[in-house]
This record gives sequence, C-alpha cells and structure tokens, in this order.
Amino acid sequence: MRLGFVGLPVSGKTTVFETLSGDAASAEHHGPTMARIASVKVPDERLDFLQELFQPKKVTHAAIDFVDIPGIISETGREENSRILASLREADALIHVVRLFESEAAPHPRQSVDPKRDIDEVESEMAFADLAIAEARIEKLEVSVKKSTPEQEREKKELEVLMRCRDALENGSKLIGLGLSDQKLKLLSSYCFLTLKPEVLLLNIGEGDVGNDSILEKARDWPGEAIAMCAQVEMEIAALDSEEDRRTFLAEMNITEPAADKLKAAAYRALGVATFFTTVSDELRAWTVRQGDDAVTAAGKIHTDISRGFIRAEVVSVNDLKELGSMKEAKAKGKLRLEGKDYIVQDGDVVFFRFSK
Ligand SMILES: Nc1nc2c(ncn2[C@@H]2O[C@H](COP(=O)(O)OP(=O)(O)OP(=O)(O)O)[C@@H](O)[C@H]2O)c(=O)[nH]1
Ligand SMILES: [Mg+2]
Repeated sequence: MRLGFVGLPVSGKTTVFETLSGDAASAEHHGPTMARIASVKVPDERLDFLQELFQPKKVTHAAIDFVDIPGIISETGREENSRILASLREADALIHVVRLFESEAAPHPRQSVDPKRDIDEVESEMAFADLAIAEARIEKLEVSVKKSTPEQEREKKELEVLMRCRDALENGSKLIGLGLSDQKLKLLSSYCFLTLKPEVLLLNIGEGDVGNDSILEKARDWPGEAIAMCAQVEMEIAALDSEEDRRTFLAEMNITEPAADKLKAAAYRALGVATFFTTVSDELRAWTVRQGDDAVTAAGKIHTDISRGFIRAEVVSVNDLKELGSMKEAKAKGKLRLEGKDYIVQDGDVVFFRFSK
C-alpha cells in the first residue's frame, strides 16, 4: 500500500515522514520533483502468532510505502504544482497534513493558525491538477469519438464521465463526492485522479495540545478520517534508543497510541483494507487487499499464475487458530473451509491457494 503526504510548506510532512520511516537517510528520491519514498513494514501481532505456530524460515510483513513531496502553495503556479503532485498519482490514499502549531516559518501571509484556509488551498490545487488532466483528455476525445472505430462506444462513455468530472472540479468539488458507479470508475482508472483517493486529515498540533482530545473538533467539517498528532514530539520519541524510554515518554506525554499505529489504522479504515496471510514454501507472509475483494483478486496479489489457475482456497481465520491452538484441531473442528472464486476475503484469514499451473 502506498500513502502520499500532501500539504502546505511547513505543515510538517517531512517530519512525519521521517518519524515513520525511522531512518530518514534510507529514503530514496524519485522523479523530477525529488519525491522521497520510504517503505515501512507493518507490525502485526497476528503474524507473530502465526510465526510461532508454523515456524517458517522467513516472515514477510505487509509494507506501507510513504511518499513525501514538497509543499504545495498557490503562488508556485498550477503547472508546477501539477508536476509536484504527479508523484502522488500512484498512491492508494493521501495523508493531508495541516499545521496547527504556531510557526514564523510558514509562507507569508499564512503565519496564523487557520486550518480551514490551509486545507482549502491544498484541496483546490489538487482539484486544478485533476482538472488539467480531465480537460486535456476531453479535448482529445471530442475529436476521436467522431470517428467510427471499435473504440467509439467506450470513448463516448468515457467522454461523458469526464465531462461530469470537469463540471464537478470546476465547481470546487472532489471527484470522490460524485459517488460514481464501479463501471464509471473503471473508465477513469488510468487517470489516477487525486481527488478520487481516500484522504486522511492529519492535524499537526503544537506541543501544548498533546493529549488534548478535543482538538479533533477542529476537523469537524472534514468529511473523512481525521487524526491529530504532534509531529515534533513523535519524532523526538521515535529517536529514543530504548523501547522502555519510548514507552515512558509516551506515557508522560499522555500519548496512548504512537503516530505510526494511529496513521496506519486511519489509512486502513479510509481505504477499507483487509489483511490475509499465506504460508508458501517456508515463507509466512501478510498481504493487504481492499475489503470486498474476492479470492481470485487476493490470489492475483501473490502471482497472476495463481489467479489464472485458481481452483479453490482453503481458509481458516487466525482467531480460530488462536482458539484451537493448531491446524490439526482447526481441521478436526471443521474450521478449515473450502472456498471458491467468489469468496470475499476476510481480515485475518489464513489462505492456502490451490491452483493449476
Ligand atoms: N513546534 C512544532 N514544530 C514542528 C512540528 N512539526 C514540524 N515542525 C517544524 O516545522 C518545520 C517544517 O517542518 P517540515 O516537516 O520540514 O515541513 P514540510 O511540510 O515537510 O515542509 P515542506 O517540505 O517545505 O513542504 C520544521 O522546522 C519542523 O521542525 C510540530 O508538531 N511542532
Ligand atoms: Mg518537506
């Protein structure tokens, strides 16, 4: 899964990014805007349990790729901003960081703390970036739909959806709010529109507001997931050497959940993620799919051969294994089920795929 940070300059994106990726120096720079990407493994106590049970040679955690880009500001110009934002097109979800701490360094004239003002600016730059893509494609399609080709019907449909998108974006609405059908979304999938992505709001609060639960009130108007953290404090905690020091510091600051866990949980909720586990040739591995994905889609995460040659899946939930203590018991109690192609993978499933080569 890939999560991209977006926000104004000095909102704290890089601070959060470096806190989460631990070793900042290892983050790689990519593309013309020098976006940075870091891969972070997702701790999962269910995986620890399965490791005890199956004793595999290798364990592979699910990973989240974080992408950090330079801050977006309207004065930079729409074209340049579109270029910067292009690094986020591959992201599954966006983390919109907004500043709630006082800072003299914030770009003039935005020194005062005003989350609504800042959020609106970033949102409208993202809408412009999407609009530019929609308009360019509409222009091409308006010419090509006139020709009678095998593509004509599809192109007409695509043009119709894109025009709806253009209207919405021109009115300042996010595309995610259009509630487009799966069929229509499929027509748009190659454009990777930013405003179609689930977006988590991250309120980057000042040191004085740490532990103040009512701060989330500030995100009252935000339609999606919102979390609050103080990036500065989280960074200092993450930099401590021992786990014990970290725990003590967290407790002292009244922080019940470290930033990484909070962000992961919020992103998983926003995306609707389900984790499943496989054990194949001595490797135990965690995978993520979207909630509602079927067994064939899940198989495709591992290898296209497995989805193509899919015969069936044998499934047992990790909770049943915990309760019964072994695969043998799970089988004996009928908890290892045979499932077909249409089976919807559930969070915490341990799946053994049977397929023909
Ligand atoms: N007081 C305080 N300062 C913070 C906090 N988070 C970040 N900062 C400071 O704000 C400044 C900017 O933070 P960055 O993380 O570099 O901000 P950014 O969003 O990556 O900025 P750009 O890359 O310019 O877009 C740094 O000096 C940070 O130390 C916070 O929670 N509290
Ligand atoms: Mg930065």
